This record gives sequence, structure tokens and C-alpha cells, in this order.
Amino acid sequence: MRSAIEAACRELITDRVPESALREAMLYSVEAGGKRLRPTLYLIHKQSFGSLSLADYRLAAALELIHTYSLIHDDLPAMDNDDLRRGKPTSHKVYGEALAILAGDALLNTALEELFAICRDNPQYIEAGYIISKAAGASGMIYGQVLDIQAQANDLAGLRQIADHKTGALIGAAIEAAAAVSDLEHRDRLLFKQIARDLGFVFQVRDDILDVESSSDILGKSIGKDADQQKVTAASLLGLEDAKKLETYLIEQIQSSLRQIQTVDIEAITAYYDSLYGRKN
Ligand code: GRG
Repeated sequence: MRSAIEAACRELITDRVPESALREAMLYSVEAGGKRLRPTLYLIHKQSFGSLSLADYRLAAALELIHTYSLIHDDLPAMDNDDLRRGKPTSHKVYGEALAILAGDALLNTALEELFAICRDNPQYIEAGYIISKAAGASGMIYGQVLDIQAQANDLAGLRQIADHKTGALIGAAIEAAAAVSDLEHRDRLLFKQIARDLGFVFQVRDDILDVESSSDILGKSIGKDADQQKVTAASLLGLEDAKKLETYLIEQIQSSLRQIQTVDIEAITAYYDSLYGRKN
């Protein structure tokens, strides 16, 4: 799945962006690596809900482009000011700030262009396109980033609000989009919505733990940034031990929701989730 996602990302960019420094900068960040979490989530769920078509790989690639744009912009001096991402110098370190900003813009726009094209060719994908563009936008990921910059969390509810938007929105959209293009029973669709929400939060809690416990060699990005920036995170708010207990609790919630799913074979989904819990990078 990973190589199919990566091929689809490359094709999307080379098909739609003229050969230029812009295309090079877009490919640089997309091909620097990464777990391909969001496209994989989409494809694994869509496959479990039915089957996969070319449109699904195109949609999965669009998700990865949106995510990569958010990382480029998050790393800019005006935001987190990071030098390292996916184990390589950040976009603005290699291409300068102006091109990094434009590469991020172009990744987002290319993804939306592709989503519109998918919907034009396959009208049953319109709801999925709406879910993804909304999740990336001003009431989703961008809103979460603003809350994060303004450091508005001082309790668990505040922390969850930021994580649900900044991290959870796009992760959730990957799962919800797969449900939207499939024939899923209403009850199971609601359960997957809850699972998506908990998965986004557990992913963020682990990210907070890794920022304290891991190394930049393993993570491919700088560590200790949260403490340097005095960010309120699961680790700083609860302490490492309780952050890990929260992680365990969330995983149990997800597992309990999964057990209630009635009409979907959850084997591949469960196996993929299991590979994410306790991740080291
Ligand atoms: C700039 C609009 C805008 C949003 C930025 C993605 C994001 C929102 C910020 C990144 C900062 C951060 C550490 C977020 C928490 C978790 C997260 C989204 C980590 C990065 O995603 P991974 O781990 O990255 O899936 P890879 O490189 O594996 O794709």
C-alpha cells in the first residue's frame, strides 16, 4: 500500500505541476518520508468497507499532500521554526521561506484540484471531498493550529480540543471519507466516527510522549520543542506516567468501539491500529 500511495503522490504532482523549482520543492517534502498514516487509514478502511479503485488511490494521495503542506507551514520560522522534518532539512532551509510557503500552498491546492477532479469523474465521492476539505480548513486543522499557537489549553479538555482539530481532524477525515463513499450501516458509521476521534487523540498523546522520550534520530524531527516553547501537552499537563495511562485508556476505548462494529470485517483495520499504538516515531 505504501508504494502505491507514494507512486500516486508523485504522479499527482508531476501530472499537475509544471517542471519547475516549485515542483521540485513539492516533491522534496512529499518524498522525504513519513508514515503515510492518513492515506493508509483511508485505504485500509475503504478496502474493509468494500473494495479499492483508482479514485481511492488518488484520494489517498490528496490526503497526503494536504498533510505535507501542513508540515511545511508548521515548520516555518513564523510557526514552529524547525530545521528538521522527516529526517531531512525542512523545506524553508532548503528552498528559502518564499518557496516553502508557496510549495505548501501548491500542495494544498493541488490536492483540492485532484479532489474536484475525482468528484467530477465519480459523483459518489462528493461527500468525501467535502469532509476532507472541511477537516483541513478553518473549523478543522487550521483552527487547531491557531488554538495551538495561542496556547489556549490549561486542562485536559482544552488539550483535547486542540488535538481534535490540529491532529484529529485530518486523521478522522481519512476514516470518515472512507465511510462516506461506502455502503455502511448508520450505526457502524457512527462508531467509526467515534473511533476516528479517539485515534486522533491517542496519536497526539503519543506525539507528546515522544517529544519527551525519543530522539531526533528516531523521530526525524527536533525533540523537546514542546518544553522549549512551554506548550501545554499531555506530558506536561499530566506527567509522563499519566499521559501513558491516558494513552492506554484511549486504546481500550477504541478496541471496545471496534468490538461493537457489526457489518465490517475489522481484521485489517485492527492490525493496522495495533501497529500504531506505542509507535516509536
Ligand atoms: C500549518 C495549517 C497548519 C497546520 C499544522 C500537522 C500540524 C498542523 C502540525 C504538525 C505539528 C505536530 C507535531 C502535530 C501533532 C501530530 C502530528 C500531526 C504529527 C505529524 O504527523 P505524522 O507523525 O508525520 O503523521 P509523518 O511525517 O509521519 O507524515
